[in-house]
Amino acid sequence: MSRILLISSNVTTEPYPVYPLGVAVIAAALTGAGHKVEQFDFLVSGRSEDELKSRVAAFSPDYSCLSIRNLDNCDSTSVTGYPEVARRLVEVLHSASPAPVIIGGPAFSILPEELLAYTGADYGIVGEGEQQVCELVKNLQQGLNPPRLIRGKRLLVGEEMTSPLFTDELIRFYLGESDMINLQTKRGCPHGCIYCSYPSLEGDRYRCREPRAVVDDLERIGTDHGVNSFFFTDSVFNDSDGHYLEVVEEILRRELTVRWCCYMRPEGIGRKELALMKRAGLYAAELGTDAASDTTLKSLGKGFTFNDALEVNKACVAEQLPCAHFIMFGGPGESPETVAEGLANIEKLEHTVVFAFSGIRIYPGTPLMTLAVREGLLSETSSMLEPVYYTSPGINQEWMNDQLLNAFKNRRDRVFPPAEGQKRLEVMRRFDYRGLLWDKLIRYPKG
Ligand code: B12
Repeated sequence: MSRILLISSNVTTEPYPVYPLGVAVIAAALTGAGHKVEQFDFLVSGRSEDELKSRVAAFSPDYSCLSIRNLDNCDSTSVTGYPEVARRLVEVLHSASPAPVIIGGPAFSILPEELLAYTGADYGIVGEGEQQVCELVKNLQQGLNPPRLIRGKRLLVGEEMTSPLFTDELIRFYLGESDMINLQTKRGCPHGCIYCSYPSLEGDRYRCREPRAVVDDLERIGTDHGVNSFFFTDSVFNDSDGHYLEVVEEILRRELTVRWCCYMRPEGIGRKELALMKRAGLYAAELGTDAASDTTLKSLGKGFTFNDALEVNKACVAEQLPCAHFIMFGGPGESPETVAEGLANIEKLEHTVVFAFSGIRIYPGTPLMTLAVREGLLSETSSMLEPVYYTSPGINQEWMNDQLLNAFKNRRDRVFPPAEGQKRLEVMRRFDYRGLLWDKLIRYPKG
């Protein structure tokens, strides 16, 4: 048995603070392997290095595990980066204790070599951490000499994808801040969107948890912590195999009183599915529409048309289910014509919120990266610690941003730039609103 301190380094509060689910999953796996585990959240501590040092002194860990969720805020109009926070935390941990520091998390898995070197951590684990971290600790305990950088050999399946171990202290904080706790029903994404890191993070096939196990978690979190409000963090909740409907049916079968939200692909969901999900507690849907014209949807490799998104929007309105579209402008193939067409298309999206973004964050190993290298935006060896955004050579970004500002002017349900949305959310929070908040901006026609 080892003493292991898990630390969440995430200090992002955009769009709202989110429970460090990765840490909770790793905590469950290490506890299950017989270790004594404590969890520390840097955001909850008020970003207090002193509190972290005190916790290290009190707990005296044999190993520290640091989770790095975000690299940056994905907003080209107002960039904020987070690797520096992780580097500082590794420094603090090293100064406070001889325990080796192991790092992991989605941000780490996107840039493992660079982050391992930059933070100075002792070990880094790429990808799913639950089995790998247990194995690394075992190897270190046995005095073996594992490599510094460890990459998963295979993807986990079924109940190998561990149920999270939440702590009451963190639950209270995140419920108070954002009125929801997050949970995953499956991992992976089979879609080939050219800019996206999800398939490389979680694999390019869906790997589903047993619906009963997912709903057991919902029940347990309700019983143990009094939570009934959730966000399903799956890359795409509405998988075309219909696993999501099994989860929904299980919630209905157990007559759970829960409310939840999720991220959906705006394709192939009609009123019937929405009505079923609504009965099971769905109260809002975030739609990965991602582009606003058929030309740009195609060049992003989305595999659906704008009309598909329009149909899903109509079904949401008919069911009076608040939905929001997230749309990136400036990707490959964007031109003055597609911007105009996209803005005209957005006009057709009624009773919904639209969040627009300018430029697309480039991730290593994606087709967008290859294109950016070919177009001379960066080189294959460029550092990616500072975010680089793709903007189509066919467009002037300033002009495009002005078009967006102009089209969205005086509309509270159209948000650009992202920092403007953050300001609006802050105002609502001051009036004690909590949760997604964008769902409060939608009004439906009477009758
Ligand atoms: C769901 C999601 C959201 C939801 C969260 C809703 C909610 N209430 O939870 C929403 C839409 C709100 C959101 C917002 C944002 N997100 Co987000 N999100 C995701 C998504 C799809 C899943 C995250 C998740 O919960 N996974 C489930 C947990 C269990 O997995 P995990 O954390 O990866 O943990 C596993 C491993 O990483 C590892 N691990 C984790 N920690 C550790 C630690 C150690 C020591 C070890 C060994 C292993 C390990 O083991 C775990 C179990 O296998 C990921 C993409 C993805 N598919 O991973 C992006 C992702 C994490 N998000 C990202 C970003 C940028 C953001 C935002 C900053 C965007 C914005 N400006 O709004 C915000 C930040 C929010 C915040 N406060 O932190 C990026 C981060 C990379 C980057 N560019 O910085 C990702 C990777 C997507 C992407 N663009 O590639 N997000």
